[in-house]
Amino acid sequence: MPKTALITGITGQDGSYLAEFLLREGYTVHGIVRRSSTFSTERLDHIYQDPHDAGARLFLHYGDLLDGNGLNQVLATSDPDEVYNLGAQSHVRVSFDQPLFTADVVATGCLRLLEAIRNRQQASGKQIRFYQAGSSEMYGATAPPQTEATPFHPRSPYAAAKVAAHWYTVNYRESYDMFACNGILFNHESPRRGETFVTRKITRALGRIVHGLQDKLFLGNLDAKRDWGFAGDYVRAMWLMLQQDAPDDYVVATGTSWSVREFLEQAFAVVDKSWQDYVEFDPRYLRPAEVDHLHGDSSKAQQQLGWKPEVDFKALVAMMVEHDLEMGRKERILADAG
Ligand code: NDP
Ligand code: GDR
Repeated sequence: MPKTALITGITGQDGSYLAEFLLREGYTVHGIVRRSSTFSTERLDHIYQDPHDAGARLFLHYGDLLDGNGLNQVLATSDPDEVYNLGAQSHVRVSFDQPLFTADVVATGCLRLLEAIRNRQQASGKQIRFYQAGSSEMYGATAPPQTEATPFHPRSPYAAAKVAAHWYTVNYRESYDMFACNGILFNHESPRRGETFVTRKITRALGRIVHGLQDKLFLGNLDAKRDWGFAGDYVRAMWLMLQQDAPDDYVVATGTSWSVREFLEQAFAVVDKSWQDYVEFDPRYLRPAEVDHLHGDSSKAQQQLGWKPEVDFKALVAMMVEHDLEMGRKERILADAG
């Protein structure tokens, strides 16, 4: 029987890759979209299907993780076999400016969704498998390499909220026998990455620099190290977790780590430029508490899920630079045309 999935955060980077992946696997995909005065579905344009068309398998519903009643309704309408909770205020720096909002969406939002799923399962008698988008930020100050057994030490309101969501998910698994999994995903990037995360901020600026649209790039801490993978690889791991016989928690990472400075070097080398000629320091991009070094050990996911990353760091940087050079080229044409 073809399966049905419901995705929160479908308009985000991961939501768009996951929707694409699940459609390819034959799923019917429902997604929750926040109402806003402008369209937020740009990352889904290439897979959009008119719901009036016979055979349409992608359906979008207005909803919000802040609205428990709405979640109940979307669950009843979509009747999913699997729910992927990717919705979040996902920017670590912004979570220091909006800690209460971040906690409400990320922590209590997960709890609202778990409650809605529990109620739906009771009413329908049908099992719903649940994926929670956990983060390497939960490890925060704990020394690398980080595994499923590494203690959490969150360093931001975002990370603390993700820790709460992680334990809500474990608690619902243990209390109600729910098929609920935590993916503990390390940073993953792509040409669809939000433009204020450091990797995309760099490649986007580089594309504009090459086409004469910008001559400076302001950044914060260049010493932080991250385990950067490709988002397209990581959504496959989310799906694999929900296909197992029993629910569990898994680290998903490449097992390599690089500093922000090394990302800059790699990106600017693609166009044979020196980043030192363009990058300036701006303290506004520093965080009240920084996470210095994340480096994941995904042995468990590799052994039990048969998952491994296919795109390495160098290929990831090149992919993002190529994409943003093309964006810069198009922007230049528009600027020249007035
Ligand atoms: P994005 O920021 O690109 O996407 C976040 C999504 O959440 C968007 O669709 C956004 O909608 C939606 N959203 C925000 N607030 C709400 C709300 N109140 N109710 C419902 N939806 C909401 O994040 P990513 O795709 O990069 O990440 C996906 C998930 O994985 C997030 O939970 C993130 O915290 C987590 N994660 C990400 C990692 C990464 O490296 N990318 C690593 C580890 C975890 P809108 O478009 O309207 O803003
Ligand atoms: P992160 O990603 O905080 O790891 O969270 P981000 O790209 O924002 O920062 C990575 C590192 O770069 C340093 N940095 C800057 N960061 C930003 N955004 N802007 C800058 O100008 C800048 N200069 C230096 C940061 O200090 C940091 O050390 C991401 C998000 O996707 C989370 O949702 C996810 O959970 C984690 O990855 C895993």
